[in-house]
Amino acid sequence: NEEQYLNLAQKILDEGHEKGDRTGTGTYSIFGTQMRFNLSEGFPLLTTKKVFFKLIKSELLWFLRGDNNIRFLLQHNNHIWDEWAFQQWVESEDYDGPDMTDFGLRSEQDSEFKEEYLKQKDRFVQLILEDDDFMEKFGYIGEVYGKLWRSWASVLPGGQETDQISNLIEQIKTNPNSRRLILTAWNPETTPQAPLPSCHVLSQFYVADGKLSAQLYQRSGDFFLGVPFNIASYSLLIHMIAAQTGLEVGDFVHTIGDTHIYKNHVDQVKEQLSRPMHKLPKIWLNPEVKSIFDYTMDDIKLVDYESEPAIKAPVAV
Ligand code: THF
Repeated sequence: NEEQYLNLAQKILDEGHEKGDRTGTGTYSIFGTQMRFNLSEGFPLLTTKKVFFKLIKSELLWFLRGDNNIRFLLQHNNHIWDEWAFQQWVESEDYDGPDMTDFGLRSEQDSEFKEEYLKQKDRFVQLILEDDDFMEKFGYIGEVYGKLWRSWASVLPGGQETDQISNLIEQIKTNPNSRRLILTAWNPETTPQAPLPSCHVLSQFYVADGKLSAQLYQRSGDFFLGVPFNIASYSLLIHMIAAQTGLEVGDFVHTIGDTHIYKNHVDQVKEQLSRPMHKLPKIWLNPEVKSIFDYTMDDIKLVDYESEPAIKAPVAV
């Protein structure tokens, strides 16, 4: 299972096109890749580096709440979405601090700037947590995941919002042979304006032999930092939906469009490729939970996770 991830990482290093990108960091990239994880063989959280499952859990619970405001993440000490909300604040009229243009790149190159950036970001985080008006104004990350999963706006006169997750679970229960078990996170009218338009654009669920599988189409995959999170996040979602529909888990098929390694992650990837793999962990879900929307952090546990140490890398903004 994990081998597929490592082989694909090696392939990107060997064959990737050198390609510029929005963030100015530069990448090695290949287009159109696929991995397949058999979830009955273990939970595919990478073991060649430590991946922080808590962050994956709170991000998925946040999507399932239909929540697009980062306050919930911050309350769980999860900072993986900070940069995109922060960006909207520093580009607004309300921002009164020092210039933060290109803060992602500049903080990598200039340690004095980095100190100032971290100071402003701390101030931002405190304001989101403590000031309701500020949170309402600057905590949102636009029309992506949570909002689109749970309350897709109607285009029909007098129409109602669509809760894709509830519909999906209902369809899996009543019509498991359906070939329309689709969850979409790309609204062409609104999503392109989000600070970071959804990366996992569409997924399809599939039931056969009492097992639930899913395939994700991801338009863009940051192979070192993001993809390990995405694999675990969708695998966890399959486990949760399977538990709520009385199914076993099948495969997670991960299809990625622009599959890239940022140039400033290459040394980290090489380090990871030199390490041994461990046995995959397992997942425990509290069997008392009767709705997918009722899971809390304590109802989801990672069991027997053994891994090599974490590897730090800068996130491209
Ligand atoms: N932007 C970029 N450049 N890459 C991404 O993977 C990405 N995401 C989400 C939104 N924008 C993205 C956020 N997902 C980390 C992991 C997942 C992210 C963002 C950041 C990250 O930095 N992980 C560190 C640990 C971080 C911590 O401890 O706070 C790691 O070592 O894994 C694609 O979904």
